[in-house]
Amino acid sequence: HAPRGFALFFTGLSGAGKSTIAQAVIAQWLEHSSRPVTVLDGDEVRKHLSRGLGFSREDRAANVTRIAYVASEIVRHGGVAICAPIAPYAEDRAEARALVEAHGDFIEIHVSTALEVCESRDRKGLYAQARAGKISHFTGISDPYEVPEHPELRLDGHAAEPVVLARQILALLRDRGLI
Ligand code: GGZ
Repeated sequence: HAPRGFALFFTGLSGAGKSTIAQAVIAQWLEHSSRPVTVLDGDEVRKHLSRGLGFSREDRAANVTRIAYVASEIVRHGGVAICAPIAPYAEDRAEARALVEAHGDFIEIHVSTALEVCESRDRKGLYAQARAGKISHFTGISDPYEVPEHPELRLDGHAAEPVVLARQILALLRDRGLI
């Protein structure tokens, strides 16, 4: 019988570690499974699927909904989708959940790394630009991030190495019988 599809939906601030943890999940998983995984990461998605969208309230909603729609199609066919947008609005995350849960499991993972940590890393220099007013509506600085109230998992990206956090995610998936 076909396996049940599911989506891992990471949400959190820029620089929280969403992509890094997602990549660690895939790396560990591939040691045990050959099941294909589709990654819908912020950067890549905005080059293709969401090309032309900005960071207004409406554009963020459109971006998150497009990601969730693709994920829902993957899940409908028994596949695995890993999504890693900031997805700062609870309303948009709820819609994403509804789209995916029509066909399979939605595992929301809040990467809760503190703003101070994300900002001190500032890998791309975006926080500095946001503070200087060169980027407006920057999440955490001049735009909201609504903290998820009931994610399936909450992980502080600063508390442990990505490989350790990825292990917690895989344990949850095993507990749920998804892998
Ligand atoms: C937030 C922004 C912004 C603004 C550009 N606010 O660290 P990054 O660079 O690679 O991750 C951020 C990415 C966020 O895109 P998402 O598609 O994940 O956002 S959302 O879910 O809200 O639609 C950051 C960069 O784009 N970036 N401007 N104003 N992040």
